[in-house]
Amino acid sequence: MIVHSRDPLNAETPRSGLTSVLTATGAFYVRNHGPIPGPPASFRVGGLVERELELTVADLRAGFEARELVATLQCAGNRRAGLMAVRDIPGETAWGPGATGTALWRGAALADVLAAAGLREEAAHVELVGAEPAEESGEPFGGSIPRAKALGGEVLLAWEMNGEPLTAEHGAPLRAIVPGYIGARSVKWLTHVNAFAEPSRNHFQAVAYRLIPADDPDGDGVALGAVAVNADIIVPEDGARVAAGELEVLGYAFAGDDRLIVRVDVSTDGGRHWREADLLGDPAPWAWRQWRTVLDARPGPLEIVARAWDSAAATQPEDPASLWNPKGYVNNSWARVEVQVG
Ligand SMILES: Nc1nc2c(c(=O)[nH]1)N[C@H]1C(S)=C(S)[C@@H](COP(=O)(O)O)O[C@H]1N2
Ligand SMILES: [Mo]
Repeated sequence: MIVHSRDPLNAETPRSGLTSVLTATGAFYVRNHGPIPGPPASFRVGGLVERELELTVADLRAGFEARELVATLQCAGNRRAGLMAVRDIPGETAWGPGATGTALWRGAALADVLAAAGLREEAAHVELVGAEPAEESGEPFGGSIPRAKALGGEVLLAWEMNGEPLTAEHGAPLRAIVPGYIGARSVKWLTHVNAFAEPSRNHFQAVAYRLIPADDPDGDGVALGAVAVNADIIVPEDGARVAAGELEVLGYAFAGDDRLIVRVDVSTDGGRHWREADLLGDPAPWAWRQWRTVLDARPGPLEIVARAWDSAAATQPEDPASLWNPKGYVNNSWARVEVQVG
């Protein structure tokens, strides 16, 4: 792991861990806003519901259908280093391409738990809250998702990751998994599910994880939800020296919410001409797609760029400068590496 800070623990997956569909649990990025808390014994469901509930993981296993899903988590700060190269972002972590990963999750559908509690008509947002006091707010970490997302069967209250009980750093004993949304909504060490008429007032919904205009740093911005289509090049590494001849290029691409990756393009002339990369594995909503192509590399400096397209015909913007924002979120500009051939 590439450790960015130890207290709280923040670490990203090295490139070698980003080329397979499933990310090994021990190599999966860790993003914490506070200390890892002791495991909460139960969680409560409250707010705009007919019946308040208090449930343990054993209650979830016994009383609800277990669902399994391969889903990618991607921190809104993934690839922030590319924005920091444009203009510094003090106080934020310079994440490379490894603040993302994909696992097989097992848990109960949030929709089923909300049905058991009787979600009221006025409940337009569902708040998820964790156990630990966050550094930035002194309050437990939390956030909310809109009602329609909360009722989509893909949102899990998960107790297993890659076939094993959740580990402490990934939220044991129970966490939310909100596929296709910024990682921050996948709240770990879950203690509360609250139904509200309005979005959560939690710091990480109301203040942080908002897209603030570059020229209005004191503005409110908008709360981040579904992530934007993104991709990065994992092999070769930026700055590498590679042999002339056949050069394998590998990367990942991820489309937000329920969209699919439909194409990945690679260029060696700065985006004037593009070739299509091969998409590996099978298409599946909620999970990233690995891709591969082979270039004929001639001796000398070589810049490789890549961009993905999603099923809504959205693609990635060329320039990180056009995306720069005061908190450094959602850098989905073209992937770029420069290598020396020969
Ligand atoms: N309780 C709690 N949940 C949390 C966080 C946190 O700091 N506290 N970090 C969030 C963020 S910003 C991300 S990107 C994901 C990361 O999940 P992981 O550490 O399992 O990769 O967890 C989210 N859930
Ligand atoms: Mo995050």
